[in-house]
Amino acid sequence: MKAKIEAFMDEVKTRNGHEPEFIQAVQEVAETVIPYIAKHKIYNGKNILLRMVEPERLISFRVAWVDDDGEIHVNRGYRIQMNSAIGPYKGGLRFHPTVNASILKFLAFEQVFKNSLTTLPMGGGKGGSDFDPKGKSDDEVMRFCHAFMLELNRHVGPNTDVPAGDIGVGAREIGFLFGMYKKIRNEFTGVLTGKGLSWGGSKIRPEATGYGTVYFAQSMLKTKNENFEGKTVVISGSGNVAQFAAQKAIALGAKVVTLSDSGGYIYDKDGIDEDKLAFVMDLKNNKRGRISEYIEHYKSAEYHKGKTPWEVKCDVALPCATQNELNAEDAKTLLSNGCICVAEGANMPSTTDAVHEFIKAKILFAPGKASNAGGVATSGLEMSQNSLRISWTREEVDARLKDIMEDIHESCIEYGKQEDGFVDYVKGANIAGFVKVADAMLAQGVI
Ligand code: NDP
Ligand code: 2IT
Repeated sequence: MKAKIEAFMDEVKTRNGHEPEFIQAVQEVAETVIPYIAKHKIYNGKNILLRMVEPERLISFRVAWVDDDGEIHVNRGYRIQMNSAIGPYKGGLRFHPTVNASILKFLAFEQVFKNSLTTLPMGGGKGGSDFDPKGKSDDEVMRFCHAFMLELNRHVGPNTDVPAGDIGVGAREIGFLFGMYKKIRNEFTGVLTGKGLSWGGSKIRPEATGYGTVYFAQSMLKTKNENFEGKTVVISGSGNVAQFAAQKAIALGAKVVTLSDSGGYIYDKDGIDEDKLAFVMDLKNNKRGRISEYIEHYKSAEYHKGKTPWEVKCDVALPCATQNELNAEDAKTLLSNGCICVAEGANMPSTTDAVHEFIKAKILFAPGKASNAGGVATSGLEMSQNSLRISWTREEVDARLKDIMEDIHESCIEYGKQEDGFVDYVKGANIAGFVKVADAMLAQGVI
């Protein structure tokens, strides 16, 4: 089996040698799915996984825009349309200076499995740009988003490809992108999700990824007769996912003690309560400030510049910032400090070696494609509401989100439970996600 996986990965590396993040994401899937394929004859000899690692379409384009001083800038825009076997391409847009084809391909690949897990009919895609919204004026961001959509509009549509937010793309950017799409196409449709509530957005979509991550962790803890009440929780990031993961964890009685950004992390030994979190939300979402400013307002808190929060003792860790932000050393520290549950709010925040540490220790570990699927699932609910031209209540969407997260948890158990009772959520998520897409691909023939 090891040789089979290696031979497959050699082929992937030959074609994508310069794309480390993409290779990392494929490796994780190959390790769990290739043994499954070997045991199930219908997938034998079909080269399904090899077909799944090749994007159906990879679009790269120039985005030229003018800053407030009249200077012209050129960024690179992308949309990776990875797999449409079970529905229109669906996945976020990331605006961050580190964006490149490798990062977007890893995200698009993960998205295929994640979207399959949600039980909703969505294929997988991802896009974005190396544009950095940090330090740009609202007008500059608007001009960039308009220029980006000037090209992207010809590749997307409510039944073709439906982008949403990700790092650096929130409500502001979705508004500018939607405005330009509507102007060019002269149609008001659900081409994007994460829209404002007064123009087609779904209630709970802003909260969904963070809430869903906590709901998933809740289901995991329940298997051990545990819950969030009184637990110490360490969270990385301070953006959309981190904020709402913190909000839900606090509401469930947990003590959240850290948040971070790319500058470092804050540790508040007294716990970040709802008022303190409201301060962080205003700081990050409206003032677009830095997390270090927290300690100017809350004097008992500490700021650890250039560090990640994994050195803080906790029961539950929720990595909610970015890929590869938690390495094997961090994993060992978390384990030796007694951490019993890690649920990824971000995409691939744990390195491969860190994942191996968690699985070896048999703690509750959920990969992002399972635990952060609540965001895209609620995007799917936004698409349904747009198609039906109705709007569900907060309670209705939240109840559906909870059900979906429970379903995903069940699927992980179905495919990931070992003989000794340990649930390998990585294996469970990968196989459950694979089966639905692979079956659809088999039904549709070689295309
Ligand atoms: P935001 O842009 O709202 O926030 C990102 C946060 O992560 C910020 O605090 C940012 O800090 C931090 N961050 C970004 N890059 C780095 C880095 N290189 N090192 C350390 N910290 C970093 O994005 P989201 O909250 O939406 O996304 C966070 C993660 O969740 C991503 O992995 C994303 O793919 C994933 N995700 C998002 C979903 C969504 O619905 N939004 C759905 C599912 C997954 P700084 O301000 O300093 O850059
Ligand atoms: O990684 C993700 O799942 C997202 N950024 C959300 C995608 C979406 O279409 O809502």
